[in-house]
Amino acid sequence: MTYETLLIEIDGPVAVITLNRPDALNALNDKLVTELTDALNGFEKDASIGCVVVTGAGRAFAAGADIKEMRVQSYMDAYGNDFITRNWERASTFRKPIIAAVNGFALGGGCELAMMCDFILASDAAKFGQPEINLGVMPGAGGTQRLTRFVGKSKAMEMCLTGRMMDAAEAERSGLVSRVVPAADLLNEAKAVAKKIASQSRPIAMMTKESVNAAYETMLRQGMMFERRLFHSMFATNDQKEGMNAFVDKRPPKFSNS
Ligand code: DAK
Repeated sequence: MTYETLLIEIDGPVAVITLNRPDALNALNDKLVTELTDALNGFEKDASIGCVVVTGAGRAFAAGADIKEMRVQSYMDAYGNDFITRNWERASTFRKPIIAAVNGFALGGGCELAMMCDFILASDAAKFGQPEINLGVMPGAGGTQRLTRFVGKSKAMEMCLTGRMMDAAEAERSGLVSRVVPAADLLNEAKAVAKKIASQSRPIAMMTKESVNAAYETMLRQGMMFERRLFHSMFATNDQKEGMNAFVDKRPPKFSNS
């Protein structure tokens, strides 16, 4: 796959997608999000890929939607062309595990894209924020909803109303990111975590992510029911037999993804 705005690296079962408009701090223009959607569609179908890492080139993950492209849009441009909804949210429906490795600014739509991934690993130079209010708009790709679920109402409200940025340490304290690592180690660490995930049974990893995501979309009782149904169904897989037999035989499991 060759793209204008993305770099793609395949490392065994791990695909690394680098958002690559560093001169514009990887601002998310229509071309980039369309290419990102295309890349994710390809990796979802590609049986050799078990986990995807999304990161950014240079000093940003992504500094938001491309303001220069967006500023001239009318209501009918935005509504008529289904701006955002049409091609922005693929990361949130991607069925395989997907990790955001946030290396620098993750602002506006950049923070929203990171939050669409399954979890965020941050470098110690990362900065998160929803500064849209400074532009006379508000977050429009999930910021008011997902950030609130991650960090709670008080902090999300303060960030959305003031546009203040959060550093990596605060983001970890608040539950927005799973871990902070030194900037120089971020990509290697993200790849190592992705490889570990990709070495598990693919269908079991996919069901596990579905179940964790259900916690954000259902009431507790329905979520528990969903988890229970998926858990029971895992006993129909070869990988459940293999995983448990391997434990008893004191050997590493060899999953067949079936
Ligand atoms: N868009 C376009 N270009 C950007 C950009 C952006 N979001 N962010 C940075 N750039 C460009 C700068 O214009 C500059 O380009 P040149 O001037 O060199 O051509 C280059 O990247 C380097 O940026 P700076 O010179 O500003 O670098 P600094 O280190 O001084 O500052 C910064 C870094 C990240 C603090 C600053 O660049 C900044 O504040 N950037 C904007 C951050 C921001 O406001 N992000 C939110 C964008 S709005 C919607 C749904 C969703 C959205 C909107 C509508 N609907 C459903 C309708 C989403 C909106 C957003 O994400």
